[in-house]
Amino acid sequence: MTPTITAFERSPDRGRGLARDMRVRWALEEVGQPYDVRLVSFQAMKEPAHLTLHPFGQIPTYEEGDLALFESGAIVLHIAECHAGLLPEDAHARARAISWMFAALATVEPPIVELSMAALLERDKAWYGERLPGLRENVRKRLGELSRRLGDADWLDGGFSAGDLLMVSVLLRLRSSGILDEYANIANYVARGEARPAYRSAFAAQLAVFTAASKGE
Ligand code: GTB
Repeated sequence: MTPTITAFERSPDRGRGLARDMRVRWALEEVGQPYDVRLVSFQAMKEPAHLTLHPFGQIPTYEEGDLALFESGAIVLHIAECHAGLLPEDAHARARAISWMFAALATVEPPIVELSMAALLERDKAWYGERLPGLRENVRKRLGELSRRLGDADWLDGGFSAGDLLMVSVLLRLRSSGILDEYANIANYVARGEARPAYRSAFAAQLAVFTAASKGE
């Protein structure tokens, strides 16, 4: 059965692949699973039909037969568990890859989101200049730790896994900050993720949505 995911009708990231449908698209492309996309407006996300699928009125969601999921991490895990290619067969290696999925979402993503939300929403506030260095330091702390662990490896724990898919997705949101470039091995790691054919297909698909929406303006 072809799953259906939801994505922004008009993404505020202007097709840069930073909205969280991108990681779900990428996972589906990695495992070769075709999918449909239902585009939703900000208004539709808060209406009862969408709230039945997503209690917080957000994207992405995932529907497959009578299964409905929300939370990008849970969706990627479901895809990885149902198809070969994103989680190792060995039980311990699989558990470690899942640890990296949680690390990406629960440990690395929060300071990155805090920094990007401040840049988006607080830039004109009096306190922004004072708050910014602390926010950037919080991100650097995690990137320093991640950089030490990654060393000169291609991926976080052996072959590419759903842990790398989520970690690269999370790190990409830092690109405009310049901080990624302070850690050469992490910048190269992110570039390796972006170079994967599945990433490129997913990126092109979400960009096509934004381009079509812009033409209709
Ligand atoms: N924890 C949830 C998950 O991982 O699925 C978070 C989902 C989430 O934050 N969804 C956002 C959303 O639906 C879209 S991705 N927001 C609408 C709302 O809450 O009303 C977040 C996002 C938005 C914009 C950019 N950007 O412009 O760069 C990047 C990321």
